[in-house]
Amino acid sequence: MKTQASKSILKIKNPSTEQFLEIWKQYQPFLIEGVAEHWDACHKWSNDYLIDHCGSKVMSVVYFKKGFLDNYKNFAYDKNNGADEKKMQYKEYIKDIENKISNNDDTGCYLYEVDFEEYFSELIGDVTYPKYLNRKPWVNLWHGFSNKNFTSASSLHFDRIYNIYAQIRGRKRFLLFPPSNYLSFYPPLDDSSGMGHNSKVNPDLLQFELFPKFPWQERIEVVLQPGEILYIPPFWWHHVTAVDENISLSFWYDIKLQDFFRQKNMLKVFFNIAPHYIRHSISSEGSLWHMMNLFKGMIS
Ligand SMILES: O=C(O)CCC(=O)C(=O)O
Repeated sequence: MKTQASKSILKIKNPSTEQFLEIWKQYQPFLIEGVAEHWDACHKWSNDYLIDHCGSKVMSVVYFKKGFLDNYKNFAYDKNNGADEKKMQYKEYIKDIENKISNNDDTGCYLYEVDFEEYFSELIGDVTYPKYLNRKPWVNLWHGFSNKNFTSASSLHFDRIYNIYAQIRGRKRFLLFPPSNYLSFYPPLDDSSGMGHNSKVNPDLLQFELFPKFPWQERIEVVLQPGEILYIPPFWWHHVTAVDENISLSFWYDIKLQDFFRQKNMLKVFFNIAPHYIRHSISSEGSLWHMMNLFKGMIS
């Protein structure tokens, strides 16, 4: 069996804002310990507590056909390819995943990217928003699981924001890749899906022959434990899988124009990506929307 070695990640304990910004300038991901572990969320958010406080909220959940996430072509939760969004109460979702965990069901689902302030307003007091970046975040909650036959996952992609990602319960595994050469990540620029921030590569499948230019050897693997925070810089590629039933909160912050001059290499990375977005946007409406998003926030 082919395996893949991994680089290690910098860890820092309870940094001051100055210490955070000093590392942030390096434009590298890093792990923060000793912060989120003190939030009430990390101690209180059992399924019973969540059902008591937010169980009747109705939200969208993605359901997958068997094997959906194993196919490298399913780089996004594509409805046409066997992923389906269902609306349901949070308590129904929790009961459903509890059953899927105990039955080792091979069809799965994922409550992903749910607006925390809108759907979980009762729980805001259980969390202390990180203040390292002097701007308002938008916060999303992710609740997924893993059993013997299914693992909720987010395929390899990058975002155009800073991500301060807090693990509240259970564990999540991240594979991170530095944004060196955009095209070596095989973004799906050959269709009109506007998914230019996604990669066709599933880094777990190690398809070296199919994706020869992919920077396999650059991979950084992190298994995020409850109470840990992972900082992911903009445009860094990440692939995320559940290790067990788990809940996370992502705090996303806009990039400002001046940041490009304060962080090592970020401008270079941007100029490596932007021409492909621009060229693709001429032929794709979706991509035009994504390109506008690429610039969103920078000028405010
Ligand atoms: O937790 C996940 O499944 C994905 C998280 C992610 O990609 C993000 O916050 O940007």
